Amino acid sequence: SKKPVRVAVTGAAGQIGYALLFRIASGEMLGKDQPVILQLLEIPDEKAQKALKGVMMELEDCAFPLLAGMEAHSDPMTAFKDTDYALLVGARPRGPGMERKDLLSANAQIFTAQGKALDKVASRNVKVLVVGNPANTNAYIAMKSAPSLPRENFTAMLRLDHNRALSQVAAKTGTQVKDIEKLTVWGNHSPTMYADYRFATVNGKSVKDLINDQEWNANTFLPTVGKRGAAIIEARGLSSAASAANAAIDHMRDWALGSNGKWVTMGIPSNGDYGIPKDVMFGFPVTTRDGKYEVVKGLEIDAFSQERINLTLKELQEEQQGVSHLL
Ligand code: NAX
Repeated sequence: SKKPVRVAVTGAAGQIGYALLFRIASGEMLGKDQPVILQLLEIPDEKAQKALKGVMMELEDCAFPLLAGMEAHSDPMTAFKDTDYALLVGARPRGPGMERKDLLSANAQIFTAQGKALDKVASRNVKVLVVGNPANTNAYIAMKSAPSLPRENFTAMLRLDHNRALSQVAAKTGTQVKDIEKLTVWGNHSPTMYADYRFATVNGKSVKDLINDQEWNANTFLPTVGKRGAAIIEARGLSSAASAANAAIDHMRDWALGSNGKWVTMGIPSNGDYGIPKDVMFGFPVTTRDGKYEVVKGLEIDAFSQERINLTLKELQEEQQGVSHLL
């Protein structure tokens, strides 16, 4: 049987953590034959640590055959020791009266510290997914704080936006998500992201031709996907958690085990493709294989798309600039 791999999860006592850990331990992320050791990080706060113990008691009570070990941590330097995968979910939420720049700098501190810890103690092949918001910029900060790790090992979660877009397109075309391919989401995990179905097919037919309604694209589809997080909060009284955890599982599973030629969306440090400056943590269409991702190249960017891409890029560059003095 396979040797266990180490999976670190931060914010492990939070909402997304609660929807995520049980699925990792059951083998949905890395395969039903891959034992895992969970290295769970929470803030040192007594209540958070106690809640984490409670989650671990429940994990024990599931008696997962693949759960080979479990640890509670309050320091990233121990939580990330030798870790093969790191899901950075915990982040500072926006509090009352907090401005966007306060939010950015509070999170910059967290992700600088966590990036440095990964740099020092994680496996040299660690695959990092940042979920905690602002996810792209937090991933950028962690990457910049970990100069001895390959930059391509740092990614941000755009998969929830990707999955949201898939289900909207399926509903509009009266088809099934499983039959839709080649959809992507460009840019920032924020309402500026650009969900793009121009290349998408459903059972081999062009989604764009089936929909054939640019007004719907611009005025219904994009706002619906972009503001879906707010709509969930409005309906549920809490932010998306199970769907976010599901997207994190999808992202890591495809990265680790391959997408079999299918396009998926990952936030990755740009290599300059599509005019996105190097290192900007940007949502791109990728395919994955053997633990690596590759950007889908050569797609035509029309005027409308270019405008949307520029908008989300500008927002990301402003976020990046807002934290540059801390790096
Ligand atoms: P919760 O507030 O329920 O849980 C967050 C947990 O993280 C808390 O238990 C907190 O104690 C812990 N935490 C805070 N700072 C930490 C640190 N420095 N080290 C370790 N743990 C720390 O939030 P939840 O609903 O689970 O959401 C977590 C994050 O995901 C938020 O930043 C949220 O904005 C973000 N999201 C990102 C999404 C994406 O698509 N990228 C979608 C869902 C979600 O909104």
